[in-house]
Amino acid sequence: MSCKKTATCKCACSKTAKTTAKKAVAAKLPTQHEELLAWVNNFAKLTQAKNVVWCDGSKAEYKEMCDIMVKGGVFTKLNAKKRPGCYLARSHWSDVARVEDRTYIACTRKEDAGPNCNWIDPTELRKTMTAVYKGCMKGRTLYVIPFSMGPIGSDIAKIGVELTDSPYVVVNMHIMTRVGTKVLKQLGAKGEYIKCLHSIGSPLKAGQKDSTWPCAPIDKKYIAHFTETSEIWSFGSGYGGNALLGKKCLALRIASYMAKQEGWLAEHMLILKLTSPEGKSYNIAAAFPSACGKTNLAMMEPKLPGWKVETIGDDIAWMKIKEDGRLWAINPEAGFFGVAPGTSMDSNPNAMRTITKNTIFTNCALTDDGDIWWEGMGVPAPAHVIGWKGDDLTLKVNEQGKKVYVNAKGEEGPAAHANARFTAPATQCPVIAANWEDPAGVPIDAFLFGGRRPTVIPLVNQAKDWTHAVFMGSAAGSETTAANLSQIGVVRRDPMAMLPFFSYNTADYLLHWLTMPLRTDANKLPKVFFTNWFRKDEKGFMWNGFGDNARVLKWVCERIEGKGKAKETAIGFLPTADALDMTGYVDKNRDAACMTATMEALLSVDTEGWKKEITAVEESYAKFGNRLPYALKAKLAEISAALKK
Ligand code: O2Y
Ligand code: MN
Repeated sequence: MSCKKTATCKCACSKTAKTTAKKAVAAKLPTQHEELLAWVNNFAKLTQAKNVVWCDGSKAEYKEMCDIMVKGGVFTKLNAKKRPGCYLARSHWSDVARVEDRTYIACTRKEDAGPNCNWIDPTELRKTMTAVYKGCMKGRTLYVIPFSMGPIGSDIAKIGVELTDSPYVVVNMHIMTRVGTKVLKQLGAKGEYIKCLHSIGSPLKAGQKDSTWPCAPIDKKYIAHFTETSEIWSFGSGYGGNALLGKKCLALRIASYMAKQEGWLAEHMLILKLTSPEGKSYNIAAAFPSACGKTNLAMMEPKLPGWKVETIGDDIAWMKIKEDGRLWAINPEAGFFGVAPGTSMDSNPNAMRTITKNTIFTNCALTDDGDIWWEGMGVPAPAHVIGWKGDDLTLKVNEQGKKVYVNAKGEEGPAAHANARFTAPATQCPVIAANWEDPAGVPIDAFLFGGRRPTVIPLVNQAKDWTHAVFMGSAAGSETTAANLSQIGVVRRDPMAMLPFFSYNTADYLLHWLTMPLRTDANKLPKVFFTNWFRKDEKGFMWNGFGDNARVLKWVCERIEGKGKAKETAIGFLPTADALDMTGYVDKNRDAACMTATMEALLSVDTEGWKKEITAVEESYAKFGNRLPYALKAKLAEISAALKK
C-alpha cells in the first residue's frame, strides 16, 4: 500500500495525462499507464478525496487495513484461538444486500436493455452521478484497487480497476479477486481495463466522527453499468454485490455484454470437477438461481463411495470455445462470498472447514467467547450473543414454545441477518481442485440448469439437442417463498439464473446461446441437463439433495459417455427406474414401497402439469415480443405437440 498523497493529489489538478505519467515516474507510482493515472486523478479531484492510496495487494497491506478497521470499530477481531485471522463487520441495517431496484443498465437504446433490465439514459445518469460523486470522498482516502478477474495472464481473464473510499471493500477485494502490483504489471502502459467507480457516498466533515458503516440512503444509491463503454459506477452502498465490483457488476453484467460482442459466455454458474472411482474426471458447470445451493453443490461430499467432487468455482463461470472446439471455463473469482445462515457441517462441511481462518464475516452474530454464530449453523444457540445490529440478545422461549433471541426491548429477531456472509479465500477450501487456477481453464463436459420447483419438474432431464438446452435454460426459475401469501406458488422465471444480472435484452442473450453450435461442432458442446432437487409431496422433500445429488451427477457422467439408461419422453431424456445408483440411499420418512413410488414420481412426466408449464413458459416469453428467437418458439410448439400425443 503506497500513500501518494502529495504527488497524486497534485496530479489530480494537473492538465494532461503526459504530465501525469512523468509525475508518476518522479513519485514512483506503481504504473506508467497514462490514461489510468489521468482517470484516477480526475476522480480524486471530483470526489475531493483526502489522499490516494494505490493498493499493492500484499499481506502487509491486508493486515494494515484490517488493523485500521479494528481501531475504527468497523471490524471486531475474533478469538484468535477459535478463528485465527478472522474479523466480523456489521453493516448499517439498511445496507444488507444487493439493491435490484437501484441497479441500472445505461445503454443508448432502451430496447437493447429489454424487459429484464432497469434501463436508464446514460447521458442523464452520467450527469446525476457526477453530481453525487462531487465531493463525496471529503475526509476519506481513495483506494485504487487494480484487480484481475481470473488467473493473471489467462486468455479468458480481464483486468479491472476499482476506485473506492471503503477499506472494507479493499480487504474483501483482496480475497475475492487477484489484487495489486502484479496486476498493474500485467496491464502495462497501454493495457485495457474495466473502470469501476465506487463510493460509499458519505463524506466526512472536518472533525466529524465516522460511523462504523457509513452509506447513503436507499434513494441515493446507484449501481450503474454503462455497458457500451464497459464502466461501472456505484454509489451509496458498501455491501457485497453493490460494492465489490469485480463480482456481479463486472464478472456477470459487464462481462456478459462483452461475451456477446466477443463470442464467449459469462454465466452465473458454479464449476465442479467430478471424479469417478475409476479415476475419470468430468467438469460440470451449473446455473441455479440465488439461494438454490450452488456453493453446497460446488463443495459437495458425495454419498456414493469412490466418487469425488472438487471445487473450481461456486458462483461464476467465464467460458470460451478454444481451438479444440470445446468450451473451456475459468472461475474469475479467487474467493467465496457465501451466505452464512444455513451453512453447517450437514449442509456444507467443506464450506465450514474453509471458514475456520482468515475469513471476514459480515452481519453474523458474535458469541461471548469471540466466535461467530448464525441460524442453521448446526450448533446450539448460545444463551447470549451480540446480534447483527450490535444489540445484546438473549435466548428465550416464546409463547409458541420456540427458542428465539430477544433484545433489551423484548423485540424478537434473528441473531444473524438472513443475508449474512463469509468472505473466504478459495485456496482454503479443502476440496479446491488442484487445477482451479489453470489459466487455460477446464473443458466443460456438462451444463446443469435448475431451480426450486416443488411440483411437476423431474429430478433430472437431459436436453435432446442444443436448442432444447437453451429452451430449458430459458424456462428456469424458482417458486416464490415470499411471506406474501398471494405470491406463494408463483414461479419467478429466472432464465439461466441470470435474471438479476442481465445487462442486455434477454431475447438477444438467448439468441447468443443459440449461436454456440455455429461456433463449433455441436457434439463438442457440453451435454445439458435440467435438475430439480426441490420436489415436495405431503411427506416433505421427495429427494434428500446435498451429498445424494452425486447419484444424479453419476448418471450425468454416464450420459456423457453415451451410456446411462434413459427413456425418451416429450420433455427430454429421463432416467429409467433403475438408472440412478441408489446404493445406500436412505430417506427416514419413506419405506421401500414409498421410495419406489417417490422415485417413479420424480422420474416421470406429469403430462397435465407440463401442459400448464408450457403455457406458463409461453406467457413468460410474451414480454420479448418479436425479439424472441424463433427457434425457441418452435421448440416450445414441438414439446407442446409431443405432450398431446
Ligand atoms: O447480497 C449480496 O450483495 C451478494 S449476492 C451473491 C453473493 C454471492 C454469490 N451470489 C450472490 C447472488 O445473489 O447470486
Ligand atoms: Mn450468485
